[in-house]
Amino acid sequence: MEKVFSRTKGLKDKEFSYCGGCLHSVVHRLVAENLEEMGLLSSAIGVCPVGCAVFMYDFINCDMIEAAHGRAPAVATGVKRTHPGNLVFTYQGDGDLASRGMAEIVHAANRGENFTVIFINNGIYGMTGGQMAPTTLVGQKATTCQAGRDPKMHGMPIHMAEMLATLDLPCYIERVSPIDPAGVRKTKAAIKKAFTKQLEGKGFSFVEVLSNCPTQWGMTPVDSLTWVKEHVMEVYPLGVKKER
Ligand SMILES: Cc1ncc(C[n+]2csc(CCOP(=O)(O)OP(=O)(O)O)c2C)c(N)n1
Ligand code: SF4
Repeated sequence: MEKVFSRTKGLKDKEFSYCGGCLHSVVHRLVAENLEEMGLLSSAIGVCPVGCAVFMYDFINCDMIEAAHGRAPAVATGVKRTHPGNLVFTYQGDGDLASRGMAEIVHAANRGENFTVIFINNGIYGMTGGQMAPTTLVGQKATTCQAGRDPKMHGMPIHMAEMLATLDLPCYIERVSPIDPAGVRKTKAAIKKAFTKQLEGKGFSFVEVLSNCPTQWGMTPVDSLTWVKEHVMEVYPLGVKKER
């Protein structure tokens, strides 16, 4: 019988620590497959976030370094500038990137640093118990806004992809979502394109992934994917926001 799928060498032989149905696992696999298929496993350097993906170095089979909360773009800047021949990427949640790390990401993008950011937007702080994130939808409940996000009190959801696309130097910014097979293929292709542009020396690349958090959203995995499709995508439209 023809073998049509096998585990990528980009993943270590270690069980994920993520909750069942969490898309962090899927995005890890897509990063790992791209690294393997592009022959980058021995030269890539990833920067782990603070958040549920803090242990990403246990799963991805390339060199990885840990950054303090929100500081992954600063760490990646140093790593890339001292290792310009290596592929460098950060992997960050919305609490990490768009809250604590907002200044870091804006300035790294504005400097056009030649690394890739994979931004996991699940609208909540997953690891710490479901607090509101800058990306939480209006009306969406979290432990720190139990009646739902109220714009008068908490402001509006932040559109990171669109905001960074206003800057001059980023070379590629796209929003994707692996909630179905077509979305998985598009997410993998977007990560590959970002890595390719970095290898071509074109500058800062950013892939925003609309993800889920069934545990802190209080939903089944299937319902959480439907929520992304019916509510999250309306607020955060998919597509390329900048490319040059
Ligand atoms: C300096 C510092 N402040 C606060 C924390 C607590 N903390 C850990 S993870 C996290 C938020 C993670 O949320 P997100 O980035 O959305 O990732 P997710 O867990 O949803 O994947 C916070 C505030 C910390 N670890 N370090
Ligand atoms: S808490 Fe949420 S983001 Fe974290 S692993 Fe579980 S489902 Fe995924």
